[in-house]
Amino acid sequence: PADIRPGALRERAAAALAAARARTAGLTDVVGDPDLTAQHSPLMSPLVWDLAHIGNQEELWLLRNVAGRAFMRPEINSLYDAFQHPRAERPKLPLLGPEEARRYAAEVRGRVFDLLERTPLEGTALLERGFVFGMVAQHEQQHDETMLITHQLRTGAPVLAAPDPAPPQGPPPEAPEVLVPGGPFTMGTSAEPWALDNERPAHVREVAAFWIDTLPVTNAAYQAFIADGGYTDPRWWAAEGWEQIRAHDIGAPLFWRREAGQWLRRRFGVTEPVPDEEPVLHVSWYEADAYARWAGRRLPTEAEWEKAARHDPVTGRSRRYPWGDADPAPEHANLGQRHLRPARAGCYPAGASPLGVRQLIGDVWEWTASDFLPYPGFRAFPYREYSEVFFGPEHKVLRGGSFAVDPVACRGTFRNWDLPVRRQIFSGFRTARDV
Ligand code: AVJ
Ligand code: FE
Repeated sequence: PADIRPGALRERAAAALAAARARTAGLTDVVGDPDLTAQHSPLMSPLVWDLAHIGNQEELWLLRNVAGRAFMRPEINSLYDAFQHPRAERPKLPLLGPEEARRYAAEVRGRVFDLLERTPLEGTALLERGFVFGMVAQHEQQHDETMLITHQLRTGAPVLAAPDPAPPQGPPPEAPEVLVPGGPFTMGTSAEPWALDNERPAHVREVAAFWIDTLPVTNAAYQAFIADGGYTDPRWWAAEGWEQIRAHDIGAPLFWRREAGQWLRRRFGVTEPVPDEEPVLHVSWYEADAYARWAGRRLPTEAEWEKAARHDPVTGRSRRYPWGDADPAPEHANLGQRHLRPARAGCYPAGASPLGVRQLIGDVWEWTASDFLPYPGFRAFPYREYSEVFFGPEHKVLRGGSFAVDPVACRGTFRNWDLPVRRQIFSGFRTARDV
């Protein structure tokens, strides 16, 4: 379990902030100013917006709300308020230029490190166990994933590189699906020091027995759906999903194209054959839902996903992660942008859940059947705009984290959400069925 002594928490917060900034630099120093200020897709902000937004949120949440200081540049706050300007309009704003944005974020960070050294990490709700420092590190890491999505949407010569994941170590799983027994389990958390408001509080859920895929759905399996006419048969599709694929002439995951009888994909500027054994990536909730129906199955609910990931049937406890309570290590999961792709299905046997479900954490975000809703006893903290304003039927929950998620922003309880049409995100899925 996490070491929550104040000294350890202070070091953990400092390390998490430094790691996030190193990643931000790696994503923004590899391209020139034109690439930082350009809008690579109307779905995304210019990279230079993310950069200054990271600094601006850090200033708001730590320097103003914790330390009570006046804003360094109050006139820029509205530019970097995500609710005031939709992404498509951000390039037209009088944004800080790349050098100015870097300097601003660095200036905020210097003051935040001073604050971290002098502030007791207990006493007030915001500071308890260094929460706001941890939240700010997670916020920056989430924007790093967003910036990595922008890199994926960007066309032109590749600028990012990383080694490929190792092939599967050890034998493949024994069965393609796992039976999760019915009964209560503890969902969510009240103990995890840096868990965000939407993961709280821990509460008991009754979940009936169900079967779940041992591994995420692969490109090979998904190609069978395409080859069987999956995209041309309305039987498999929710009405809005069918409308979307017809209106936009969608017939494969985003970034795929068919050439000379073969599926190719573009991945961070490189075109390559679609690898059969990798989890499918860049599918919408509608595509995941349609595939599952075609396969005679369904998406797991969010509670089923979390039970498969955390429930230990021997002790009855919920674990922090599928493998136990230890923080993620490289042998457990493909996290942290160590690789620029998911690992093949069947990797990370050391990261399996007690019942043998694999790759729940890392590789690809997994769409669930569930709408993004508050848990019983939810309290917005520290601000309504983090989660509460997104609750409702328009957003679907994704679980588990992708290769682009840092361990600091990943837990068995972590909840992500997006619109069901989204496919530029690092999204895949696995399927389930009733017993
Ligand atoms: C949790 C990924 C949906 O990017 O919109 C970033 C995270 N919140 N800044 C998003 C977030 C505020 C959020 N997601
Ligand atoms: Fe943000």
